[in-house]
Amino acid sequence: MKKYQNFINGKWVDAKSGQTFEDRNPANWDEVVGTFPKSGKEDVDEAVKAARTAFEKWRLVPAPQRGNILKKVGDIMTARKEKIARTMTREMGKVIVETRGDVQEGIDTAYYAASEGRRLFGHTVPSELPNKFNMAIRVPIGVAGIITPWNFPMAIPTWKVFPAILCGNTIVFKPAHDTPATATLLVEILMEAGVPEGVVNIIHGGGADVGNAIVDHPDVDLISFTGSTAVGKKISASASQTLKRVSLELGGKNAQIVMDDADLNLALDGVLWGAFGTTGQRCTATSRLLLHEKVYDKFMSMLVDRTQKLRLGDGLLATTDVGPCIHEGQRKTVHGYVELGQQEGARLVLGGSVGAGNGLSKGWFYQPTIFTDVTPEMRIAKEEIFGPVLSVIRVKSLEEGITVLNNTIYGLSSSIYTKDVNSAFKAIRDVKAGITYINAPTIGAEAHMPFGGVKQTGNGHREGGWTVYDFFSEWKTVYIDYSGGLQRAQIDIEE
Ligand code: UN1
Repeated sequence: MKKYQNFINGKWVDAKSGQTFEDRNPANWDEVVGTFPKSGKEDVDEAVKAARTAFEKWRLVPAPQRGNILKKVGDIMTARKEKIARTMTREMGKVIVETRGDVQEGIDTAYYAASEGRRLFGHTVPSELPNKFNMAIRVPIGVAGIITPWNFPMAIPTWKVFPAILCGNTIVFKPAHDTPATATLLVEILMEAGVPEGVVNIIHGGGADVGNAIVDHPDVDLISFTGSTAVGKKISASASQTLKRVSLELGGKNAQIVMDDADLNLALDGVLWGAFGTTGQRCTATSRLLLHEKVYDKFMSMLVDRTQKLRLGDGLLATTDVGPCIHEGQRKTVHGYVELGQQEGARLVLGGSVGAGNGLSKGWFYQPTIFTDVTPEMRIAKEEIFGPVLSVIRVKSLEEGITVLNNTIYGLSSSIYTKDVNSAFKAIRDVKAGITYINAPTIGAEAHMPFGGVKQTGNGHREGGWTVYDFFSEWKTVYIDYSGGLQRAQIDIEE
């Protein structure tokens, strides 16, 4: 069994307490992927100190050179794609095709960040006074705390780590307690590619011990967090004590509308992938299907038929369509929602219990589950479940579909299947979500596009693409007066 360590100031070290925790395979809980340091505040303090010291040098490295290192990171990730994907499936459970995609998203993010080193555009703007030059440039901020979830163990860390360091910040990275091995592979690659000591530090452990210590630390300047809305609210409150800049990517309750003019086979492929891909454990997962009454019966029978054929199992097997839930607690949460749905009066038409059978007895499997007769006010229609559970709601029109879609505190992803361009554009205008797909499922964000949501899905920032660079850099406004005299803005202006 492999023993892993923290990485602080260029050295692999144990937690100061000497304590460890185990990382187990959710498809086979007898299999231990490795042991990891159970860290605490004293380890975070050390990492922040290292990051602060390293910042003074790293901020002076030209951004294109920082980008060259990220280009190498992308190259090494490409060479190791299969190894990383297999490790990820072992510790996280999703099927190997998906973990390969997760690594690819990281590679795409690396190459984007590498090229951004030669952009990081600022603005030059004419001054209102003669012989004076105005510009706004991006400058590094300082030490970033990066706290990431287990559902995208490589992609989401890269969304944060790469732009953070490209902009000249240094980081203290706390990966999810459930997927620390993949995160360690990422740090190894960063070091191999030439990131200097102290720029990237990784501290393993739980949110209460490590996450809170990072958020509360007075010498951490910014926090980037992806996870639940409940934890995001706590982080926002704690971080306000030191007025840190905080980016939150939180929950979702995403819906797919299927109109009566939709290509039903296409919509079917979309909802299966959106609802049951990653075992429903995506913040972008399709959790609600808003089905037009005119195609309701036909589509439901197609959907139940195809869902029944999905095969649960170990994600490393080519025969598996749906892997396990991440751990016992998550499976219990999912089952709790299934019981709640029945109490609320929804009709359970498929699934609703743990996965049993060959090869499933030692994993946290849950059957793909479908509820019909769901009404918009039920809790299963409004709350994030984060599992393979789809709630189907019957709608009479586009307007009703959009109203129901918007009836949640979240606003991350959304989808509509229709052949009518007018319906598509009305949905683009009226759906309250950060992402809207037309004739495509709610999942499938690309690395070079803004990613994030409205309402309680976040606090207004965007990851991905060019937008994330606004979070990880500070604007500095510069005025250069070469007139040789005092020129007073607003006052010495000729009328
Ligand atoms: C998440 O759901 O937590 O669009 C991130 C997608 C992925 C990223 C999802 N590319 O589903």
